[in-house]
Amino acid sequence: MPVTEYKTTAFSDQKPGTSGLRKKTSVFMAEGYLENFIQAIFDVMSEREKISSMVVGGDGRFFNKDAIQVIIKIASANGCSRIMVARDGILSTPAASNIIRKYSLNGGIILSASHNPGGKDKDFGVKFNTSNGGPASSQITEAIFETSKRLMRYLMSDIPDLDLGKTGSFKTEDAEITVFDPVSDYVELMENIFDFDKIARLFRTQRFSMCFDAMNAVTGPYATAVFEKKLGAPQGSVIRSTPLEDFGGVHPDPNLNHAKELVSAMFSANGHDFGAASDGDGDRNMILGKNIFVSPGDSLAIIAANHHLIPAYAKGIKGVARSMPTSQAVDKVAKKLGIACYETPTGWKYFGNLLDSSLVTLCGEESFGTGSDHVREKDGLWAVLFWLNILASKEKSVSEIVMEHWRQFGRDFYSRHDYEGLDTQIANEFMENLRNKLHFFTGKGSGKYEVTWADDFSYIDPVDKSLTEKQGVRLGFSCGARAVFRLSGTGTKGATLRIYYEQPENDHQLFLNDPQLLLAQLIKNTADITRLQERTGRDKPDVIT
Ligand code: VG1
Ligand code: CO
Repeated sequence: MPVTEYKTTAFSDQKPGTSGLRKKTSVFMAEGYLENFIQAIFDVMSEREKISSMVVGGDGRFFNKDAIQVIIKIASANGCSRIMVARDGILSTPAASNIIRKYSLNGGIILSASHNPGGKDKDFGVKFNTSNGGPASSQITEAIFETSKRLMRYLMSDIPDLDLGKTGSFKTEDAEITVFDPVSDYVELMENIFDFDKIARLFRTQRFSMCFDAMNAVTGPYATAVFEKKLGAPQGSVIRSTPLEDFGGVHPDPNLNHAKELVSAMFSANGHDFGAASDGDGDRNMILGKNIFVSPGDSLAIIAANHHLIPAYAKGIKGVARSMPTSQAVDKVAKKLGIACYETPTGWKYFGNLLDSSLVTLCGEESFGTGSDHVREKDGLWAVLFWLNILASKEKSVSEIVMEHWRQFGRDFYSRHDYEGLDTQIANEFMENLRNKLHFFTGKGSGKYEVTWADDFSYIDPVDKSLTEKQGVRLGFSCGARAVFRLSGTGTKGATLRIYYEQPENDHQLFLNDPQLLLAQLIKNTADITRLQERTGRDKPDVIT
């Protein structure tokens, strides 16, 4: 097939963040912008592991299908001879990871800005995954960024647009292009991990009701296939199940702020027994029971403590890993199980080497991300099925299981406060100031909340020994509480400061407290010590999770 070389000017801002490149949709739609970044990926990989086979799909947001057509043409022009394209362009992030692994592809491109809102005037994103199925390492994304700054041309095959609506394969001179059903391989993977018969019995024989909120995003078709069709949950158990280009105007972010309908259904008199939600691209999960929200840190710990109930993990788990700001609840479970617990920088790419080297089986992040070695991404529906399998095995309610866990391990009260849309310079100065003053913090505060240690988290990968620095300033308090400060790497406007608070408690009398009340003194004390209000000009966070 003829290939056309297009001249372009390089862009200086194509630096991937915590999870791919994320910008306003209009930025991606500007001439040459998407093309440049995709070409940079192919250029970088041609010197490492050439992308000769790949998968492409996305979370269905505005510009998804147009971007897919562009990527097919660039891939083919760069010598990729096997291109798997998700039907209608719909492919969740964990399903993409599975496709790469199952069909031994060299990589995958997922079009998503995850939980960020979608639409012409909202956000778009590109995630690039390598042959292990996981997000490209920071060394690779750094090389892509450097290449993008110098790129003067991109290549495109002169092939017509592909009909994304029909499954099937066809051959061009240079490539075999296959449009595949994005749901079936994923469902099969889940059936091989969990006890579907047992979960189906839960729906059939007990009066068990569930509500899953797909938030008008990518998990709708997956959740309907798994929960309603395979497991027999009544029709309507999955709400907001059709992926929409603008997600119906909602933030497809599964937390108490954005899944309001689900939350009110779970906290009403006739609430469901189990509730869950997922994000734009299907890698996050929120877990709820009747009148109870399970924090992501607790969910990870409970999953680890109950792994033996799940067929795929019944023989034991090798180790666990959590991102640094994630609650330390899982550390206690690892200790009891006598397995290793790794603490990594924020972002799923840092779990890749640990999973590939079989050092860990389960991983999690405080940002509603949980997963295992079945793929190399966090996996929202996997976490929901894990909980359903636990519920079906234990025949107890969500709140009974959580209470039991706290009684055994204690409760790590946890909350994240986000300050959004800060002036970038102010946010950077705030962080620099903390870094420069680490030694100054020790001894500040008083009583329970005296600072006993402070550092800036850095990480040496145990497998490839690479060093990652400046991953968050931590303050440790005498009572064992922590406060962690870091700037988000996924926003598209200004800077977002995240402050993570955690306080472990073993006193049973305290377990039912509201985290915001229990943490109030820690929060106030931390703000005073760091002069948060004065330095950021904000007196309260925009989002609390
Ligand atoms: C956020 C979360 C992080 C997560 C990342 C990608 O990053 O904090 O835990 O891995 O989003 O999530 P940041 O840099 O904004 O804090 V997703 O669902 O885009 O893959
Ligand atoms: Co996501």
